[in-house]
Amino acid sequence: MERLKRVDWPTTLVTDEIKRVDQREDGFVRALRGGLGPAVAGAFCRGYKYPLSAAGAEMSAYLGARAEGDKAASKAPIPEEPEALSRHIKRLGYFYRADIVGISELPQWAVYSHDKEGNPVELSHQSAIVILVDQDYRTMRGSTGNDWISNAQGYLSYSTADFISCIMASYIRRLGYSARAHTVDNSRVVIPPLLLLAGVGEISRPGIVLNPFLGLRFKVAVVTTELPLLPDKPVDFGLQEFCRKCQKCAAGCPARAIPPGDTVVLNGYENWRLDVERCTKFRILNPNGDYCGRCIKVCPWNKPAGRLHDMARWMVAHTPWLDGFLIKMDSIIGYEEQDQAEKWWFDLEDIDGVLQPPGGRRA
Ligand code: B12
Ligand code: SF4
Ligand code: SF4
Repeated sequence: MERLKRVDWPTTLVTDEIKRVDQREDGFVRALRGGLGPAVAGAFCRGYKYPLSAAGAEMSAYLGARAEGDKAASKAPIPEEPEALSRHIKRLGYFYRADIVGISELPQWAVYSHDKEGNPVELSHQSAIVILVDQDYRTMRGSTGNDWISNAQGYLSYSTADFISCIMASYIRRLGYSARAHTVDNSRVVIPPLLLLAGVGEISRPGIVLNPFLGLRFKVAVVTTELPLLPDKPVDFGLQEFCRKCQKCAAGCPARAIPPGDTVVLNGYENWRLDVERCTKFRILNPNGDYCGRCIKVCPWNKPAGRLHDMARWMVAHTPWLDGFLIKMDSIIGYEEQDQAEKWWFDLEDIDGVLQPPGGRRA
């Protein structure tokens, strides 16, 4: 990450005219409130149908209830220089096994205007620490991206990042500075713009942030705080040109939710706009799996560490006229295929509280 090209502005347009979003507009909250139809609301309320996702979600719920707390009455005798504190906080994240940690400013437009219950949100912290955790490359090799392990992969990252964020926020409060963890179940911030500003990646065709080493294969927890920190700068590794030529996620999305066309500017920022209803419905109702991450799986940036892939990353940044060749090679080598030898999990479906083979008898 340290060797990536840092730039003063993100590679996609971000203006200061962005309006705050109400959390009740998020696809899952709309599904829960019946906005996507009774079948989707019913399936969503029944809970996760794969036991490992349900176990991960249980742990994240436990952690989400521990996101906030009061700060210590006095400040600890530590340096107050933002540079030293930023290094300290990032190393703390890596100490707890985060895959990537970045720091951004917290613009007010990235804070929800209202929470899921409709209460106005106030959050005056000036910094956001983003904590990324990989959804596991080997497991992704063994899966189709939208089968039974998909949601559990999400919760591997959620529960781990939530754990790190709760410890980090509690520690900062013990130093005498206010801090709040933002977990999967208890977040007051919209996360993709914070990732963009913290320079952990660029905006990609699915409308979320892609990291050059993890691709889209990660989840995030955030800590917001008043601790004086030094924000990282955005990055440019050639993704805008690459995503314009590559449409693998759009072609591979089982819900046809990812746009094959160009970016648009809406609400004061540029992005590819996902068809939110299609993705949300597919993930909740998926008849042959538990949720979906097929876009993560088919993306050419979904790769393990290695020299060959370092070379490809260098080529995207320095020889963009070869992007088409790299995209073709990715398909020829068959990276998006499922590798059955890597499949370690059992396919199971919870039907009315009884675990059964998927597609089995419904009570
Ligand atoms: C609800 C939700 C969904 C729903 C509905 C999305 C929606 N728009 O309502 C659905 C089911 C589609 C979904 C799917 C997935 N999600 Co989701 N999702 C969320 C969640 C919980 C809330 C997002 C939200 O508030 N949306 C409502 C409003 C804000 O939506 P919007 O106006 O359309 O804005 C979207 C983008 O334009 C962008 N955005 C918003 N403001 C701004 C401002 C700027 C300047 C920019 C550049 C972008 C940007 O963020 C929004 C993402 O939904 C976030 C967590 C979080 N707190 O951010 C995770 C989150 C966005 N999801 C994530 C992921 C990884 C996925 C999946 C890949 C699932 C998986 N298997 O892991 C898919 C990918 C689908 C896709 N192409 O986006 C990650 C993305 C990390 C990243 N790489 O950026 C997040 C941050 C979860 C996390 N904590 O890690 N998700
Ligand atoms: S998560 Fe699945 S349905 Fe949603 S955009 Fe990605 S591939 Fe499409
Ligand atoms: S599959 Fe291609 S277009 Fe989609 S995010 Fe990855 S690089 Fe971009």
